[in-house]
Amino acid sequence: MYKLYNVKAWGSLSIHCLLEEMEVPYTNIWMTAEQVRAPEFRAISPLGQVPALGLADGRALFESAAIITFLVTAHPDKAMAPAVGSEDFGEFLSWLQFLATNLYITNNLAFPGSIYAADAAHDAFVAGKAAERADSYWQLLEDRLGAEGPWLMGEDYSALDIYMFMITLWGRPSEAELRARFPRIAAHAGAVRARPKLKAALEAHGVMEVGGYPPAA
Ligand SMILES: N[C@@H](CCC(=O)N[C@@H](CS)C(=O)NCC(=O)O)C(=O)O
Repeated sequence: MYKLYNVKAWGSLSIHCLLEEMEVPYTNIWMTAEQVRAPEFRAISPLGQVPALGLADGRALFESAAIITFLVTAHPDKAMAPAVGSEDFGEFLSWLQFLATNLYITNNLAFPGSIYAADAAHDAFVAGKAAERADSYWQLLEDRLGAEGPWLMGEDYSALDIYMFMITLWGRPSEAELRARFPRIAAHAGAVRARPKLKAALEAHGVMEVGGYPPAA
């Protein structure tokens, strides 16, 4: 059985929701920020980050895009991605990488006190530039939903929708303001939030309502 290393409202939320949506058995391991930052956790996740997904043989996967690709291809019957090898799957992978390597990182660089920050002045400069760039990425996604929606892969709900929804929770300067600027993304996020199978996980992460991030300590 899989083991999910999970922190409330952090990046493991996407994998938690994906596992719930797929109804795949797993053990959930709630962690604190201190436990994630402890040196021992690097044996599981080399950069000391969540998500990490423990496998039955004792190894663990890290990097959210890799975990998502693994889960959707290991469980094709759950239909959370287009068929492996199809052109649609290629497009799915492109948007997954875009979300993971461009949007996720740039959006989170815009957090004051980001884990990537060097010093306060540098942090403020980087945060401003990152927020601007993240907005241009959100605009791309807004346009895609307009052209191809209602989901990121058109008529087919997929793991991409859960993943993008997670990043909206961390919208800058706030989730509510992000939603006000991008109405299609807001409607899309509302539709993901309303998925019945995600309710328990979203409640556990404290993000059933807009503005749930950051969770109360
Ligand atoms: N590229 C990684 C990024 C994961 C990441 O940034 N995780 C953050 C939480 S959202 C984390 O674990 N940070 C550790 C810390 O704040 O010490 C992925 O996509 O999985």
